[in-house]
Amino acid sequence: MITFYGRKSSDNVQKTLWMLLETGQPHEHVELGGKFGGLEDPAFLKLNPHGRVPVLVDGDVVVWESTAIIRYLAAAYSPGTIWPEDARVRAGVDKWMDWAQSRLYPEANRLFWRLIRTPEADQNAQKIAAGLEALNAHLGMVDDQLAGRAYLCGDQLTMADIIAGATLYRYYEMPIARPVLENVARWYETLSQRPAYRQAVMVPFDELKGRLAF
Ligand SMILES: N[C@@H](CCC(=O)N[C@@H](CS)C(=O)NCC(=O)O)C(=O)O
Repeated sequence: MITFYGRKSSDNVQKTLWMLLETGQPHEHVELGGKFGGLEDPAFLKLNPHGRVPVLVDGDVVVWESTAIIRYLAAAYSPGTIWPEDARVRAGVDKWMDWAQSRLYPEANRLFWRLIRTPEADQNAQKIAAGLEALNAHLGMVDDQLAGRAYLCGDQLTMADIIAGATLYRYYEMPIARPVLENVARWYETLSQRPAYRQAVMVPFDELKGRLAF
């Protein structure tokens, strides 16, 4: 039985939980972190010495770091689809996955902190505008990649969609100017049809507004 730790309001938890739900594996979800606390408990620190969520425990396997969890779940429970077994195909997925985690997600996350988590009185309009421009430029590349494809790397959901697609709910819910990105909009619509995406990612973020604490 899998035990999954992490508060539903965390974006790193959301993408990981989305992956877990896609596998259909039975699991127990324990909300930790943020208003739930518990990250400094000795028992939790034994699982993840960094005191961060998400963490996944599957029997004697303990995994932390959201991308490591996604790779583990994809390899263990979705071989051939979300985890392509052909190394050449997987390399194509891996590069978009790692780019999404190292470039797209940080830009989306930075904008979210500047615009949503920072109290209005402390917001910096110039930094918000610069961040939005950078994020829109990244999404422009995603739009190009999605031309003629249902998903980022072809006609099936892969790990790359999980990491990159998890940024879209907040992107479309934030009060920002969005350029016309037809392929990204179509892809978001496709992802929104997936029950796992709706449950894990499309989570209102009101409780995070103006809140810098965690
Ligand atoms: N690089 C780590 C980041 C983990 C992380 O910073 N998690 C945040 C939530 S997004 C956390 O545990 N924050 C403390 C809290 O929620 O109380 C990952 O991808 O899993």
